[in-house]
Amino acid sequence: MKWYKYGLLLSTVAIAMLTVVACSGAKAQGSSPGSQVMEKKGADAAMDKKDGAMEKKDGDAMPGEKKDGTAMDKKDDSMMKLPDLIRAAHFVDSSPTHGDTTAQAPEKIMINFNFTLHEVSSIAVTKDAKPVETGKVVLAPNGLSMSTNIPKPAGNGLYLVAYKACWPDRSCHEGQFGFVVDDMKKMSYQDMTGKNEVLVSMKDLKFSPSHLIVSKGTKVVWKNQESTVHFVNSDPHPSHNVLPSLNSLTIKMAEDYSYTFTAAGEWGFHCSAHYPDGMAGRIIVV
Ligand SMILES: [Cu+2]
Repeated sequence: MKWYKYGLLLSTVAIAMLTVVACSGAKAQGSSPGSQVMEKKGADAAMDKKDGAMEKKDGDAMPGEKKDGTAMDKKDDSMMKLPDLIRAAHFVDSSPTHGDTTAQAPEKIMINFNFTLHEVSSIAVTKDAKPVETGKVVLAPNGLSMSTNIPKPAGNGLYLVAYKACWPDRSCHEGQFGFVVDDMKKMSYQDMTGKNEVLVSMKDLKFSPSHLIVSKGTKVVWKNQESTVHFVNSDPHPSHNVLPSLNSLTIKMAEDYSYTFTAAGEWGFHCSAHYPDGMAGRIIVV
């Protein structure tokens, strides 16, 4: 009898212990999915935050896009809308740059790529949805850029450049960009015509004046007046080739760089080191 009692007691204790273990196991299991959900939520939130931060960073890094916004807002007011930027494969940059507002109609459209173009590539320009007459498409000797002239100045309006970039295997990719010509902008350019030499200072990550009008043959001197190193580069960024001779080396504090403008037209320039900060300007040569 005693043995039986002890056996019963022992098995009761064993069952109780097993129950406790099983219960705590279940409890642990039960809490596990909960914590997984919480962890996932945390990760999602972190990812969302990261995405947000990345978007913001992208936005900040592209002054072109910022300019887009401005141009778009402005054009929305006057019932015109800047077209979307569509980058064909291997597209690098263009002159004018997508979203630019220029005071004068460009005489030349230039598009740069990082792959060799084939001569069947094409460029079509419209202003306010009407075709603009353009010259023959010319490929650069290195095959990395194509351009076309606009022989008759087409005036104010919203321009769309639609292009077909074709490669040596004759496959083509389509792309487009837009810009605005508004001669009222000229009023915000500093008139410095009739001078042999004009000074543009580089200070506080800005050119001053940033927008100016000079006469043909004027020597423009850019002087760095702060400790940050600057550059003067031709648009577009990063190809710097619409006016290839307008490109400085590093300009340190108190140093300067000069360029004599001989060709009439409107020329965009920028500091390639501070392009993301919007350090850019335009010169009209008359
Ligand atoms: Cu700079």
